[in-house]
Amino acid sequence: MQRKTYKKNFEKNGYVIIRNFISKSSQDKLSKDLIFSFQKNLKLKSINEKNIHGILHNLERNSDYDDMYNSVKKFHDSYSFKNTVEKIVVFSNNIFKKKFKVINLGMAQGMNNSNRTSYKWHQEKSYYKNKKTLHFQFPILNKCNKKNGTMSVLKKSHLLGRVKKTKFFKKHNKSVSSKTPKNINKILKQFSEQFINLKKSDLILFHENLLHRSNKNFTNKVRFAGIVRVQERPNRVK
Ligand SMILES: O=C(O)CCC(=O)C(=O)O
Ligand SMILES: [Fe+2]
Repeated sequence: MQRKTYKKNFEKNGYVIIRNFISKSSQDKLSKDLIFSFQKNLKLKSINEKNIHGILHNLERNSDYDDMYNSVKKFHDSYSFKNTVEKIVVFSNNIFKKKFKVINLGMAQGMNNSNRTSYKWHQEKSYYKNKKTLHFQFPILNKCNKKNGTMSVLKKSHLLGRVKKTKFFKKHNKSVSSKTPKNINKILKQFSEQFINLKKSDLILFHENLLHRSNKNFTNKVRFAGIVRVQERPNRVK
């Protein structure tokens, strides 16, 4: 797809999937660095791509949330993650012909039998009210699909603009929170829900006003998706 087509589809639907954004060697390095971050932080050399899922589900059951969080933070400092972030900034600059800077890094971590890390319908705009932002996700370790709880979006819902009346949901202080529109039931009738299937080479770009949520993970593997948020640099006033 061409630069203009990405922009056009993004503006039309509120999101676009960029295929083949992450090369095979970057995918492998991202997976390795993720495992390495958990090995280091949990002081468990034996963690590998196979047993990580069981180990993390155990941590979740034991409410060992900080250990998981700190491992992910370590991963954000890894070379492969930083490199991907840099590529995303360059991509944003090229697509929109503007200058962007990183404002937040994250990780969607979807666990079986847990909705602690699962978001209800929300717009990123409600967290970044005074900024112009773009939002990205890409799979790490395994692809993201409906079975493992990939995010879904309400196609074209960015056309609503910022939905101001929201309700705050948070289960406990270690769970994620969502600012869900009060009239979500009405909105759900207006737009179609699309599940975001991402291969390991794919990247999704979505609009700050696009409504999206996490879904239930029915598999016994953790769903990992790297999150990058960038902000349009405001024009300098002389
Ligand atoms: O993938 C998910 O679980 C949802 C993540 C999300 O809300 C986001 O990337 O902004
Ligand atoms: Fe979100």
